Amino acid sequence: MRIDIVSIFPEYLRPLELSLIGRAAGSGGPLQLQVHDLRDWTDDPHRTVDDSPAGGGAGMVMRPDIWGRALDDVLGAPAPPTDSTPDQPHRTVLAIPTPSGMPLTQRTVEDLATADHLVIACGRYEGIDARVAEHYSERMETIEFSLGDYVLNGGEVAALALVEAVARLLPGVVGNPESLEEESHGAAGLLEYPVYTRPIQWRGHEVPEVLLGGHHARIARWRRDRALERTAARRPDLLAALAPEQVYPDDRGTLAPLGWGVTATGPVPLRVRPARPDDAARLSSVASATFPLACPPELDAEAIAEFIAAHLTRERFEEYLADSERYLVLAGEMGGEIAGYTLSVLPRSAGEAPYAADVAEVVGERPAAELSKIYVLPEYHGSGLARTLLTETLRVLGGVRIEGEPLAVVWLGTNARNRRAQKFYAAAGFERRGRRTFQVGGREMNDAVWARPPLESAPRAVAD
Ligand code: JEK
Repeated sequence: MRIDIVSIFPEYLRPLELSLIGRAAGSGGPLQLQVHDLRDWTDDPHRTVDDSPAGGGAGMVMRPDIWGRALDDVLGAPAPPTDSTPDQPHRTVLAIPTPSGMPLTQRTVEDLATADHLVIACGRYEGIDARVAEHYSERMETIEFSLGDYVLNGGEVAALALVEAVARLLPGVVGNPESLEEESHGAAGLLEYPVYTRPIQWRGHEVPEVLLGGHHARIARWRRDRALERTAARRPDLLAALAPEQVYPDDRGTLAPLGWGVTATGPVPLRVRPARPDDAARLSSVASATFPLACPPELDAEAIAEFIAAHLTRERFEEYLADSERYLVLAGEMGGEIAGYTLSVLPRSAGEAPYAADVAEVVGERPAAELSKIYVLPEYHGSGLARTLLTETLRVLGGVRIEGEPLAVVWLGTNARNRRAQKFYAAAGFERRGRRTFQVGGREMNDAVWARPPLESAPRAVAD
């Protein structure tokens, strides 16, 4: 590959003579690199390259006539005698650094690394007369690119960055070809995990123990988790852009506490918050869409519809939300929309027993709250939302005081044959206490009763 750089500060590009790139640019290397002084194409004794901006304003603008002569010459220079064929013709690209360019990405760098000839036009002052980019973009492949959203004094630093990024991809430049291989097979779309070396102890900081154990699966999981954490904290845009197939099932447990759920479209922000009175309509529709799935199969559609019409109405939710002494409702949002909720029933007095006698028998601790509903829309099953809703509910319940006393226990009943639910509550630290029976649509149902203490948390208001 041949790279030509045009600048009024050719000395600024001296670093390119150093190290890997300089070696690659040596005789016989894969890179032919030449730096040119723009002033060589001036036609006045002062070697003037700039003029005042049309329309007024501060600073100076680089003249198109000088740039035109320089670029015509440099672009016409012969590129290395590569084997260009009819289907792989010789490819020349003009790259112009500018604060208003498209951000340079590895994707673009990889593409540019396949060109035969790269010409980089480094502006200074307020930049290059816009007709230069316009003219060349009509005749050849031209990219206007930026290094990032901050202002430099000229294009030279961007040229250095581009050359280094492109050159290390050329065969014969990187000393270790394995490192490129690993790069493209790394965790696509995520920031990198942190890396360590000896000494194992340094200024009170240790190399994480998991990395010293030699357990490859654990190390891979740990690195993946750190990459997910970093990306969530530093580049949420990258996380949001991940395709669903770039997220693995085991990632969900890591992402949920970081505030991300995984849907059919990929990761979306996940948030659990106290429900507000104006959430009643949406909570009612979430409940109505979810309830049928929580029913045992022998329950007929009519009985289900009857139950929904009687108990899952907007009016009923308005009542729940108006009575925060009795009910705790937490809304689970996915990508800003309520996709699930929990409804907990608080005791009115510290000694109040669960309303069902068979539950009161197996759940003896007081005060006792019932986690009555944990509903997640079917399209968000497996997203991590239910788990986060449950954890957050247990945390909020941990701050509840009944006549000054913290809750001793949270209990719930779940369909005794729903294996998924049983596993879910067991994994969340619930203990199976026994059974109870209850009525739905005039039929007797069998529930398993589960209980556990709430999570410890400071006393807090349950609604805001
Ligand atoms: C090429 C000249 C300097 C400085 C005026 C007003 C807001 C600035 C041009 N990531 C990058 N940042 N900066 C550059 C870059 C800067 C350049 C040139 C690249 C040629 N300058 C300059 C101020 C202004 N603007 C509105 C932005 C213009 C760059 C890259 N790549």
